Amino acid sequence: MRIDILTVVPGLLHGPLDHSIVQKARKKGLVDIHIHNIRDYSNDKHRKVDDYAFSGGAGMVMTIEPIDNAISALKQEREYDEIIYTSPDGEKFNQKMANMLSTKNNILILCGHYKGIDQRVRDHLITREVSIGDYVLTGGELAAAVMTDAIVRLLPGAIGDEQSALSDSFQDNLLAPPVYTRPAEYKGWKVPDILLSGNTKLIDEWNLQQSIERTKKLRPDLLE
Ligand code: 6GU
Repeated sequence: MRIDILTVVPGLLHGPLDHSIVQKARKKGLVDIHIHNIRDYSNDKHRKVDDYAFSGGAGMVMTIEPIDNAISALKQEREYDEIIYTSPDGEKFNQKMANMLSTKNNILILCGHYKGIDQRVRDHLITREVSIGDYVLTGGELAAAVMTDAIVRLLPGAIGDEQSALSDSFQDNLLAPPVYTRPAEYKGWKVPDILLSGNTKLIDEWNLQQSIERTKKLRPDLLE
């Protein structure tokens, strides 16, 4: 799949997306991620991408032209399944949305600035608005990085053991069971005996039981 991200702060995305599992997925060719600076699409000689709001008040508003130029240029190269605008007003991002987006071919994410983007961009150029939670970030870049990370790790081959993305917390609306590794005892703190038994059937049952108990205790809303 391909993910294009439009931003005025590319550095905020290179940090999270140039490392670890996402970086490996890019190197393996599972995902092609392109980060574009909206300023590169400004026709202004100072590469301006914002202006005063007609409604007055403090704060600059991102102008429509550079964004439209950028989206139009990208759309000429390929068809996008989704053009997402990041905004706290948007539909809440969750595992289900990550799963859905991970099946797409081409996604474009426009990083927003709350209160700060010409409404006509939202009305005419995007297909959905997405929020990562009920709090306000300074810009949509970190939200775009969160979404991209959650999507990329679902791509077949992105994580070592393919089972593990499917057994994640939330995939079946259950939290993950606790995991342990060696040593079997540390400072008198013991790993549950059953995990040392070698009986995979019993261990599978124990894992499921633990998942259900943890979900009831920590996230009963997931079971409703
Ligand atoms: Cl997607 N953008 C911004 N600016 N703030 C957020 C958000 C997005 N999701 C939660 N807070």
